[in-house]
Amino acid sequence: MESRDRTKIIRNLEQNLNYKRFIHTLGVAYTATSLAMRYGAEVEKAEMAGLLHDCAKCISTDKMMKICRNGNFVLHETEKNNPALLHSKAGRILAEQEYNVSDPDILSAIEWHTTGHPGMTLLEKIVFTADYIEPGRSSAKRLPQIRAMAFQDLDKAIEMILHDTLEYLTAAGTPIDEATRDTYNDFVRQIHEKERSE
Ligand code: DGI
Ligand code: FE
Ligand code: FE
Repeated sequence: MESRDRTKIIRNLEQNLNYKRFIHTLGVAYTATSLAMRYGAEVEKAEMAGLLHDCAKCISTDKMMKICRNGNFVLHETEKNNPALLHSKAGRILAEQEYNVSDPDILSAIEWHTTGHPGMTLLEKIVFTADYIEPGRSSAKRLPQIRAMAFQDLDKAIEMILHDTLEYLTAAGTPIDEATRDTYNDFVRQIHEKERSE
C-alpha cells in the first residue's frame, strides 16, 4: 500500500462516514496497530483493516442488502434487515470494489469483525478486539479488564468480549447470529485445552 493510497482511503472514509463513526474508525485503526505490534502481526495490514472495518456502516439497510446480494453473499434469516450484521459483509465488498483492497487477510478481518468465526486468524482477532476496546468506547461492562487482557492474552480477551456480547444480546432479546455463538464456544474450548496442557 503506497502512502498516497492510504491518504486517499482516509479522505474517502471521512466523506462516507458520519463524524462519530470516522473518529471510531481512527480509534480502531491505531488500537489495531498497537495490538499488531504486541502480537507480531503486520502493522500496515492491521491499520488498513481497522480503517475499513466499518466502511459500510453509514449506508441504508436496503443498500447493504443489495451490495451483499451483488457480491454473491447468501444471507441467512438473522442477517436479513439486520444492519448490525450486514455492515461487515457489505464492508468487505466495498473494501474490495470501492477502496481497491485485494489482500484476503484484510478483507476477511473486515468481513468477520462483528461476529467472529471459529478458527479466527491473528489479524481477524486483532480487528475484532480493537473494535471493542478503542478509546472512544465507554459503555461496555468490564471494559478496563478487557482492555488490560487484550495486551496479555488475546484469546482470553475475545472470550470475555463474546461472553458479554451474548449476555447483552440475550438480555435485549436481539436475534443472535449462529457465528457469534459458535465463535464463543470455539474460544471457550481452546482456552480449556490450553489450560489443561499447562
Ligand atoms: O460496528 P460497531 O458498532 O463498531 O461494532 P460491531 O461491528 O461489533 O457491531 C456491534 C453490534 O453488533 C452490537 O450492537 C452487537 C451486535 N452483534 C454482535 N453479534 C451479534 C450482533 N447482533 C446480532 N443481532 N447478532 C449477533 O450475533
Ligand atoms: Fe462494525
Ligand atoms: Fe466498529
